[in-house]
Parts: sequence; C-alpha cells; structure tokens
Amino acid sequence: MSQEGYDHTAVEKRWQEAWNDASVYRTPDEVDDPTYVLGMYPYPSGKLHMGHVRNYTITDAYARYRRMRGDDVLHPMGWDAFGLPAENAAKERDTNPRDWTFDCIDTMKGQMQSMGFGYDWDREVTTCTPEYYQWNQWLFRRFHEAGLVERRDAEVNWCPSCDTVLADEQVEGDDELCWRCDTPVETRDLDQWFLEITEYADELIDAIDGLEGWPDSVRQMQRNWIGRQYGTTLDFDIADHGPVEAFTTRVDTIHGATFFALAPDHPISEELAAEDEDVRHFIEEEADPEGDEPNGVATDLTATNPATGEEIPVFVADFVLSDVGTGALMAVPGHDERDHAFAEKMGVDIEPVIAPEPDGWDGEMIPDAPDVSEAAFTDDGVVINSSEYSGLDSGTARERLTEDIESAEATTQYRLRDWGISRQRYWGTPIPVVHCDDCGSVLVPEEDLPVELPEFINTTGNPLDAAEEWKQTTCPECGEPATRETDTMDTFVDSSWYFLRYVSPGNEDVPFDLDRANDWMPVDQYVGGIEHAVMHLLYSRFVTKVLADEEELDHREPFTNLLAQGMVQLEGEKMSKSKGNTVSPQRIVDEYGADTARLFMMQAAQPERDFDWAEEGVKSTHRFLARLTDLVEAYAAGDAPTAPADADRDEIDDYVAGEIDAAVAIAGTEYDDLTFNVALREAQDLVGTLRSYRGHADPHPETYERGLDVAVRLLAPVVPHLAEELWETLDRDGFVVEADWPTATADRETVERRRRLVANTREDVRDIVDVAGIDDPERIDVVVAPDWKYDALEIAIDSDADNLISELMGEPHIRERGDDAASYGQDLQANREALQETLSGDDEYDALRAASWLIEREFDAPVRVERAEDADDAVVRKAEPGRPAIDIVE
Ligand code: ANZ
Ligand code: ZN
Repeated sequence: MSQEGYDHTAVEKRWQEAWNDASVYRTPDEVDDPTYVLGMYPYPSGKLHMGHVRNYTITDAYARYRRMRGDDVLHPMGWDAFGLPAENAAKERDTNPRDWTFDCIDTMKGQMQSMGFGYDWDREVTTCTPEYYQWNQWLFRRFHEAGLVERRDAEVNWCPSCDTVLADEQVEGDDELCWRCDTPVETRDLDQWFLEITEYADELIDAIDGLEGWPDSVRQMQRNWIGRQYGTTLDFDIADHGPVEAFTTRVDTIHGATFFALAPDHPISEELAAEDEDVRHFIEEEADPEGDEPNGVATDLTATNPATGEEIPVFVADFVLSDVGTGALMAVPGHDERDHAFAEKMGVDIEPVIAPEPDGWDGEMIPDAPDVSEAAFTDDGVVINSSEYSGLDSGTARERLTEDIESAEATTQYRLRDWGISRQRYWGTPIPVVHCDDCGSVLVPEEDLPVELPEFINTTGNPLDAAEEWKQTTCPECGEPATRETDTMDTFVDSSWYFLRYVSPGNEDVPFDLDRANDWMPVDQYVGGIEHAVMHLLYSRFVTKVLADEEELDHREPFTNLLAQGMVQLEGEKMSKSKGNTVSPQRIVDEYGADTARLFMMQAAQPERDFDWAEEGVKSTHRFLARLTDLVEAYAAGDAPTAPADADRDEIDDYVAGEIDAAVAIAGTEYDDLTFNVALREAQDLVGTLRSYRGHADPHPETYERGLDVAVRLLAPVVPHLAEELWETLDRDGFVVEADWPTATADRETVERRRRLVANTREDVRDIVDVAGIDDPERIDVVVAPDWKYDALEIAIDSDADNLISELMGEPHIRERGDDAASYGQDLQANREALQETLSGDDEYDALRAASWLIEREFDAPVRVERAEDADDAVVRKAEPGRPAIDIVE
C-alpha cells in the first residue's frame, strides 16, 4: 500500500463515519434555494465500473460545490433495478432476479459509500420494489384516462434465443443481431401496449430550442429521432386499385415523377404477390430494406400522375419503407438519389424539372436544365419543364401545387413512433390489465394496485405465463373469471419519472408530492452517458409533459442542464468487461484512496471528453495530495517558519495574495461551468505557489494561512475526505463540506490581466537578454507607462471617430505631450482593431512590483519597478499600457 504522506484508508473511513453520524447529506424538504443535482441512476449489474465512478464524481463534486455556495442541494441516488440481465443471471445461477438484484445493490452501494459520494440515502429509490413500481401502474392508468394508451397488433423485433421482444435500439448492426446474445433477430406480430408519445411530437421537437443547457449534439439527436418533415400527401390513381396515397416533401418535382413505387408490404404489393410470381419472389426472397442498393420488381400496373395526367410504371421496391409516410412514393429520379439509382438500374426515364437558381436571378428568366444523367440534382431551385409552374421557385411551386392538385394536402410526417412498452418478461412492472372474455381488456382499479409480481419461475419462456395461479383472477368489471396481462413494462418507463420520486420518496399516497416537485424540479444539472441521449431523455420529457397536463406539475421539461460525460479509456479503447481492459475502482480505492481516484479523474480532462486511464497519473495525483498534507501539517505543527504576525508585507507576500485571489476567482467560474479540470489546475498551482513561497521566504502568516485555507476549500468538492482532515488540522470549525466557498476579492478578468502582464513582461526580459547577449545583468528596470497613455488607450477603445489622432489631440493633457502623443496616437490608430483594455497604471505598477522577485530569481539581478515620473525619458517613451519598458543595465 502506498501510504506516503497520509493514511488514506483511515482518513476516508473516519470522515465517512463522521458525515454519517452528523447526517450532513440529508436534504430538508422545505428549502429556500433549491438546486437539484442528479446522476443517471445505475443498473445494478454487479460492481461499479470506472464510467460510474466518473459520472458520480462529477455530480458529487458539483453538488458539494453548490452546497458550499449556500444552495440547498438535492443529490439522491437509486437503482434502475428491473431488466433482463437480472433474469438471465438468475436463470444461470439458479436463484431469482430479486435476490440477485439486491446483492448487486448492496455491493454497489458499499462502493459508492467508499467513494465518499454525498448522497441523501434516505431518498434512495429502487424501481423493482412494489413501493416504486405501483406508481408505474398508476401512471399507466393516468395515461389511459388521458387517452394516451393503446393496445394494438404490432410487428415486433423478436429474439428467438432470449425469447423476448426487443426495442429497435436493442437490434444492432446491419445484420440485425440481438444486443445481448448476437442472435439474428426475427419479426413477429403481437398485441402490444403503446404509450402515444406521437401526440406530443410537436411539443417535444419545438421545445428543444429552449433546452439551452443541453449539448447541441444531444438536441440534434432528439430532433432527428422525432424527425419532423413538412410535405404533401396526394393520390396517384392505379387502374383497378383506385387512388393510392403517397407522401412527398418535394411536390415541386411532380412533373418529373417518372415512376411510382410501393413498399413490399404495401397492401397492393401483397395483392400482386398472390397473382404474380415475380413479385412474390422479389418480396419473399430479394427485398432488403437495409441493403446498399435499391432493388425492385416491375408490375403490370401504371399510375396516373395527378399533375400531368401521364401514366407511369409502378414498381414494388425495397427502398420504400412501410412505416414511413404511406408506404408508397412518387419517384423523381432527376432529383432524388435513391430514385436515380433505381431508375438507372431499371431503365426508367430521368427528367430534370428543377434547375439551380442562377446568380442574380430576376425571377422571370427560365434557366437551363441541369445535367441529371449521372447524378440527381437534389437542392431546391427554379422549376422547369413543368407547364404553368415553370419559372417558380421550389417553395412557391410546392404551395401552388398543393393547392391545385385536388387530392393534395399539406401534411407533417414524423419519424417518431408510439412507445411500445410491452415486454414478454418477468423482471419488470406488471401491466395493470385484466383480460375478460366479455369485457375485453380492463384496467386494474387504483385501489387494487400494486399488481405484484408472483414468485419467479425458472422457465424458458415468460415466467408470468407459467404463473398459473397468479394469472387467474376475476374481472374488475363483471366479476367473472379472467386472466392477467402477462406483459411487463419496458424499463424506460421506470426511468422516465424516477427523478420525481426522489422529492418525496416514502410517500404512500402519491407518486410524488406536487408542491415539493414544483419546488425542486426541474433538475438543475443532470449528468449521464451519451447512450441515453435519445430514448431515456425523450421519454422523460414526454412523461413530464403529460404530468404537467394531467397532474398540474408546473414544469414541462425535466432537465435544465445536461452533461454527457466522456468515456474512461485504456490505451485509447473504451474500458469494457468483454475486452478485458477494465481498471477496478475497488483496487484504486484500496491502493491510493477514493480522493486520489476522484482527483485524478476530474483533473484528467473536461467531463465531456474521453480520457485515457494512466496509472502514472494516479500516482502523481497521490503524491500531490501527500505534499499538500505535509504542507498543512507542517504549518499547523509550527514547523514551517513564518514571519511574525505584525511583520511588514513584502512584495512576495503581495504576489502570493494576488495568486490566492486569482485561484479563487478562476476556480469559482470553472466550477460553475463544471470544467473541474481547469478549476483543479488553479488549486494545484496554488499549492505549488505556497510551497515555493515557503521555500523562498518567511511567509507572512496571514497570507500563508489564507492560502492553505483557500487551497483546502477549492479542493474540497473533489477530495472531500482529505479536505475534511486538513480543515481540522487548520483548526477550522465544523465540516468543510458545510463551509462557505471562499469569496473572491478580485474578478476573473482583473486577475487574468495581471497574470498576462507578468508573463509577458518576463518574456520580454528574456528576449532582450537573449538578443543583446547579456550574460550577467547588473540591474533590470521595469518602467510603467505614464498615465496619459492609459487615458489615450481608453479613448481609443471607446472612440468611433474616423480620425483618432485629432480626437486624442482634443484632450489638453494628451496634446501637451507633443510629439510623444502624436506618435502614440499613430500606434493606436494603426492597431485599432486589436486594442485591448488593460489594468490601470497603478494596478500595473502594483502587479509588477509584487512579481519582481520572480524576475530577480530568474535573472539573478535586482529588479526596480518604476513609475514614469521617476524614470528616464528615453526609457519611458517605450512604455505602453500592458507593456512596460524594460531597461537592462549590464
Ligand atoms: C418525391 C421526391 C422528389 C422526394 C425529390 C424527395 C426528393 P427525405 O428524403 O428524408 O426528405 N418517401 C416517401 N415515402 C417513403 C417511404 N415510405 N419510404 C422511403 N421513402 C419515402 O424524405 C422525404 C422523401 O422520402 C419523400 O419526398 C419521398 O420522396 C420519400 F426530388 O418524394 B420524395
Ligand atoms: Zn369482464
């Protein structure tokens, strides 16, 4: 064990117990300044992995930071405890999903506690308990009452090996394999329960614009998933079959529709298949909607183009999808790539009816046709070859044609489908329905909830089907014998509202206390994996909106700010059990301590970025904490000499005081943005500064102690245990978790200007020494510009006058500088675009004086910082705001 500096095991255990005893993480119900910080709850699969540790360190650090800022923080944790893996594990181990799940929860909870995550465990939520899932059933009833539940026959993805329905996202790759077992997925028709999320499609997509605290990528993924398209539906007549509806977003191209195409499972295709051997063969043997190339088969039918009256051939084609639009399309090979590829293959005409809009188009002239023989021209443009519509722009043509064609109607299409929640599985929430021969599907009344799961039965199929006794019940309406629904709910139902349960977790009367929910919601900061960017977030948004409409929740969006954390990798690859490249959080905690693990992760990269695990980095993080401990302990023990308390302040004291201010100002704004890596760099640099302060001077006790105090507080959100220990060593009152965040005495812009000034000045000295080949400077003079130059710069920044020089010369105190003023004015004029505000002359002087010891040390020569009035005119002339003159005496 590496015990250099401090005994992390003892320290961490000690403070975890102390926090527990004092209930420091308990959240009051009534609060003034609520901040809700939430990490996506884990699936209890066995042990925490590094991805969990990273996720929960981010929320924990942020929650602790907000608490130190004085907010009332809700930071709960729970378990996404239903799901297929528990059922499979139970079958393998000959136990039951419940015991297996609770074992995993025990282990993972212990690990979370050993990481020092500050959760209010009184609010723990476990979705596989009847206390929780009864409210899923309650929700189902509410949705039903609101007309948002439907039971319909649906084609589902079926995994023959797992013996279950799979959601689309559980079908992977072009080969359509089961996400769990890699078996090729089949399709089946089953009666399924659906929640009608499509009723909310418009709001779900429109409200994305307001989600400014979400990453753009996630917002775009949500938009794409909903996939709203504005277009037109219109009929093409097919002899003997009547009007057939098609959907198009490009009705402006209708004069170029040279064929019509039907999906393989369009009703007409199925009719044709019964008579036409070629069609049957194509549908059954060849059609491959996922294929790279469009395939199809000609039919004997023709369709009438409603715009031209022309008869065009009808194909059955696999690139026409049955669940998009109407499953039939008008094909325009001149302007659509798939149609083009198909037309080339089948020898159908390709005709241009849209031309690119010419530069400076007058709206009158009809442009030349583009060459569409090789590739389609897919942009909007000017309509050509289209009788009276020729010469219109695409947009106008779409409007006119939609008006003029009798069957045409403006339509909005969505890619989003209703949410199929039925799963033929045991380990989930029973859908609260009873099937009666006379009354049909009847909802279980509210007073009979929860419908509890029966004991687990180890069978190959759905254990609920085998639970004969459980299945037999009576109909709530007529009292006759009836059977229970054996489907359980998709676990995304559980996670679509769990964030509401945390506000009043023990409540036995309602899923969530409305007043509390209105206070705490929305979640201020949500953190989780990008793999949940679509379904989980979309379902949570949907359920929140329904609850706003049906239950008077005040909020229509659940998550104000969202952070999708990056992956923890090993040698550039995602850590995963299957690749065998995982690093065990437990080992890291044992060897280096939770604080080291947390600090290493948070400083390694910005939370959104992927980063590589590096054992060396972990070690050096641990050494840093050991050095910090030594520094604080030496001070507290009186081993480090400081100047007497009433000593005069030296330049170096002011310099360090300035660096403390800088660290506070910068770390605070970085914690606000969750860019912990930058905040921590400040804290670590500050510790470095304090160490060299002690090494090079007798530190001023007030400054030195403030420095240590500030360093401990800036680190506390990320290294809570050690911070607590050092807080005590510094003899501070109470817990550091409950301490105030240090107040910044300077703003970030000021401290950054100060630093830039010092760094640039040192750089300038270095350059001069180099260029002039000075080996051993005798003295270095640094001269700050005269005040009038600062005034002139300020005027120049604010001024929009064409002639800056004459404006400057309008100021008597500048004009009186004569040639100097004119020449500085010209410099300003020449650089007008790039002028930047600087500190005042006084502040520059103070900052440079405070930093002069740094230059002295570097060049081993005394440094004199001077104001313009005390210096030589020839030197002063070279000084500018932000750039002092430097004079090196050899
Ligand atoms: C004619 C047309 C002309 C179309 C043109 C596009 C370009 P995108 O392509 O994403 O904008 N479509 C309609 N129903 C379909 C189905 N069931 N399966 C596959 N494709 C279908 O989506 C809109 C277009 O998808 C529609 O507009 C239609 O082709 C095609 F120059 O109609 B278009
Ligand atoms: Zn009945």
